[in-house]
Amino acid sequence: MKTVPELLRATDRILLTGHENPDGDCLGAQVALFHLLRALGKSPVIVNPDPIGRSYDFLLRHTPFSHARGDDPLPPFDAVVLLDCAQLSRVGALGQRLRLSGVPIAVIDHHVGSENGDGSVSFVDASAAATGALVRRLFREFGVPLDAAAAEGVFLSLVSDTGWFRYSNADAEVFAITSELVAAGVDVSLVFDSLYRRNHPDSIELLAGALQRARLRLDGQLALVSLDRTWMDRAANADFDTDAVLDPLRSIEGVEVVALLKERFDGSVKASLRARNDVDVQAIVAQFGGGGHKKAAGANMRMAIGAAEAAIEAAVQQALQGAVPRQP
Ligand SMILES: [Mn+2]
Repeated sequence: MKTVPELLRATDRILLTGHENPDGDCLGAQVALFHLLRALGKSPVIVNPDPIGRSYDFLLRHTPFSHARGDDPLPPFDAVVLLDCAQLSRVGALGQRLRLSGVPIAVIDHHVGSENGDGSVSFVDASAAATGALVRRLFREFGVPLDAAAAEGVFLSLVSDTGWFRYSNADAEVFAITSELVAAGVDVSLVFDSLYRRNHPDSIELLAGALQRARLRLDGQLALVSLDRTWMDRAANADFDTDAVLDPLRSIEGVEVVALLKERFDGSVKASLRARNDVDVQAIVAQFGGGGHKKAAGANMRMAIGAAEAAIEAAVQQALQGAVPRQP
């Protein structure tokens, strides 16, 4: 089989999964694909390496999610679909088990370079705003109309990866699909309130604390925040989405790059970078083994948080000078 639709047609028991700590695009794309496969008479099951976050539990109205950690039993499956990433190494311990299962792996993704990932077949378009938009294309390919649940999934994908239609990846396809999704019954305010209006009371202090740690560097072109393990523990307890820190920093005139560094339990650092204009943050994080998109990318850095700050600052400075070598 050479294509993802061919594999989906030929297989019945299909396991859908995605990256660790699945975000709205990953989960929304899984919802949509789950309902497409159901409509095709297949037996899909969603198994992620982590449980879904509380703000996404509105999806449980229509779609069953499960997760597997350690040796948790897996349902039987004849194929795997990896959504919103292309490497089984990003699926945690579950990824290694899926690799060892020996079944065909399909990748549906919109990250740069994902056609060279772990998929035996791939449906990849790095110009697509969200993985959910690619699943929407699959509905067309199979001639299946979107039901309300699938529409909500695709909508969640689009709003998650376009910053609620504010980023430059919000293209004509996004707005055209969105019109169809709302016509198909998506409750826009229900999705918005579920995502952004169920914060824990501690989130006020957490946000204030994070913003107090913000520093402007490189003549105000880099806004950098480092969050240590103590802060991260409190954020985890309050189910605080650290992405909330990015927007206020991105709003400062003159800031070209926002860098959010989060210290992990093992002492390594998760770096998330966002670009305002022409800086290619995907090329920056590639120097540290990371990946993503031109305007939003991340990397796991195996160094202390102070060293990570210095390394990111140096790499951003180089990029601002146009000196970053382009990826082939
Ligand atoms: Mn995505």
